[in-house]
Amino acid sequence: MDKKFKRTLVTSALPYANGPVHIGHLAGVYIPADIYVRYLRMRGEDVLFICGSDEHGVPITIKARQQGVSPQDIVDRYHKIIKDSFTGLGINFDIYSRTSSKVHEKNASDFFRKLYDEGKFVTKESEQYYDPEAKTFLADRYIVGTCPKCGAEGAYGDQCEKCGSTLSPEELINPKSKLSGAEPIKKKTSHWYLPLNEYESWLSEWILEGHKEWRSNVYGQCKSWIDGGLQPRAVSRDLDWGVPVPVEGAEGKVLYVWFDAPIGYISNTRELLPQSWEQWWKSEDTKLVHFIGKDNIVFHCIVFPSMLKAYGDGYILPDNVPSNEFLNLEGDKISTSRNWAVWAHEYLEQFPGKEDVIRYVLTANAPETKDNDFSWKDFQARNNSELVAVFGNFVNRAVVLTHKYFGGKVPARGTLQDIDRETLAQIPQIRASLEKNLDGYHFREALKDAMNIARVGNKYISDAEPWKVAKTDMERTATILNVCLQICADLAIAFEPFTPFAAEKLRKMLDVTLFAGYDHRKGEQETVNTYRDGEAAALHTLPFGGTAVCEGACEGGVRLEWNLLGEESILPEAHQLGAAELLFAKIEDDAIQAQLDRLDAIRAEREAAAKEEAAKQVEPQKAEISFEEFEKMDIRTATVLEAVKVPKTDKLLQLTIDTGIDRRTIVSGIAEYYTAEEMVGKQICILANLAPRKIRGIESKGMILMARQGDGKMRFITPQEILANGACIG
Ligand code: B3M
Ligand code: ZN
Repeated sequence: MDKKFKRTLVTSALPYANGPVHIGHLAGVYIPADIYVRYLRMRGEDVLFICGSDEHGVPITIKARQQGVSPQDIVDRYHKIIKDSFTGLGINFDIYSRTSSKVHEKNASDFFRKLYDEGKFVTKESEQYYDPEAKTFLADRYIVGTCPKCGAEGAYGDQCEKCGSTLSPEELINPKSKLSGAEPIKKKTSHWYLPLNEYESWLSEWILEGHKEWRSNVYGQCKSWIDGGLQPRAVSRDLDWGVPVPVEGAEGKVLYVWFDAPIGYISNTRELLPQSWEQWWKSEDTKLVHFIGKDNIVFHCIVFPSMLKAYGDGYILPDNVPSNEFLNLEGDKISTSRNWAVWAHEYLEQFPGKEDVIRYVLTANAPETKDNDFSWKDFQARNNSELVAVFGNFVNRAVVLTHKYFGGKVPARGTLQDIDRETLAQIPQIRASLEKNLDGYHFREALKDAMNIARVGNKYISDAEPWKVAKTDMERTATILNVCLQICADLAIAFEPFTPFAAEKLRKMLDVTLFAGYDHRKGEQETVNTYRDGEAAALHTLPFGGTAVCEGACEGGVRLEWNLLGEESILPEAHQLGAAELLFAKIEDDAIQAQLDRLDAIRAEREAAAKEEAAKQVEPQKAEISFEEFEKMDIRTATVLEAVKVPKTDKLLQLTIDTGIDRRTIVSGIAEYYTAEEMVGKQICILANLAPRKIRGIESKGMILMARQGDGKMRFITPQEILANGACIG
């Protein structure tokens, strides 16, 4: 764990190109990964950040079929939306490619072929569902039927979305092909399997012994998989969308999406760095880190490592697999199919210029150790009372006052007082905690640290009151603002990983630049990074000695980098600042209300649909009875003469009924569905010979017949036309 690595390869899960990304994806995977990478880049570490769209898999083919377009159309559409969302949010991959690329097809195909040639797979024949009309095998998702667990219609062969049960197609009642509607038949097919069981003891040693430091959710899942005993896993599918299985006689078969997708990380690295990719994947000096969601743990910790192990040839294994729990939205599980989500591309449209706010809020609320909730009120509160009131407010006061009193030049620092020294001394301490948290993938805590720097600054400027001191003592004012501006520079460094847009704005205000890493494509030819124009050594001779002035000693200006964080004189005296700008703007109630209204509308729609669905549910038939038993029931028509509410009850009406044979009283729970006034004069049907019962002290003789719908709605039964009272039914 404490091994010193030379470079870090960071991957984040390849999103499925069958829909846009939402805040759950962002909070769980992409924002934490981007924070980590930005941090490493600023430290001058050699880091590569790989991602791309996952463009295979059955959900894509289903969506295409539903919309009457090709799978390629679907992935083209969503690849673009997803890619643009990432760019818009400042998630800066070194490459964002796609698994439908040529490089990937060859790479994944070659990978399979080598394992195949070396006999690393086992083949197995099994019986699978086949659509005799469409003449094709059916992936689990292509079979629908009645859920054996909850009775819902339209359950999939792998899962019932109604009750959430995991299913196998064999369990479905009344299975039907989604393609043709035909009843599927069983047909023999053979597939290649990776015998995970053969890797069990190796995995156990590598993870359970060797990586006890992994997050407990990740370690725990691995342990339960391994302890439960691993089974061979199919790596091919009968499908026409995917990377074809590169073996003779494998027509109509493609690589299983979870076999090809992780190879996509390698393919995308190769696409970016055709000459030097191997140093990232096959060197013990590389630290490999996979950022993923919790539903991907088994694939990244068990399956992909086993594939790499089987392949050999020096492939490295992940050093860590930081994986988050799930994020909920306003107390409800995020769901793509129910449209219960905040979509990244929509957010970017609706909140232009607020890219950092969502990054900030999703990090502050990141579901790192347990599921967490995103709420719009919290989003607003964190923006207004943290980003605006603390961070933005502090920076604004420091920069505006410097312009006001010193023409925007960093004023000279005089003798430091205790308050100055104590304030400055806090920053290196916070930095230590910040680094520890970032290195340990605790991004929520890390963000708190960064925010603490703003709190320290805000408190300092409030206590030191330079606007008052300026009336009597300009030298002291200069010192205070000098300290404030150093803290502003600290903030520009510390917030770069979390809120890169604000950090950039702040750098403009301070008129400084940033060292933010290497460009590895240039590295292919020259091993010199493009950000550090000039000699590499320039990086470490930045002017933080405190006495240098901007001109001369630091020609080219001040360049921030991580190592300056907490230094006492990041900005030299007389350094000219840029214009003051507001870092963050308040978010008003109406913007939040619009979001809440949108969600309310979705919720209402969903509830209405659920009700409609429930109404359709019918009760199963009751146990059989004989004709004699039926004949015992005296069912007849009757008319309601009077109706009054039974006092102190909600549901009961006391009805006076003309049954044709007598006038009698029936107490009925009908008040839930009808008012007393509505009932008077209605012809109804009653069970006349039900034994009398006392209800609330009133003797009730008989029962009003009512029909009950699946959603609980009830209606009394009335003959098709008015009949004489007392007409027997049967
Ligand atoms: N596309 C699953 C997901 O988005 C999958 C990740 C692949 S990573 C190799 O949850
Ligand atoms: Zn179900």
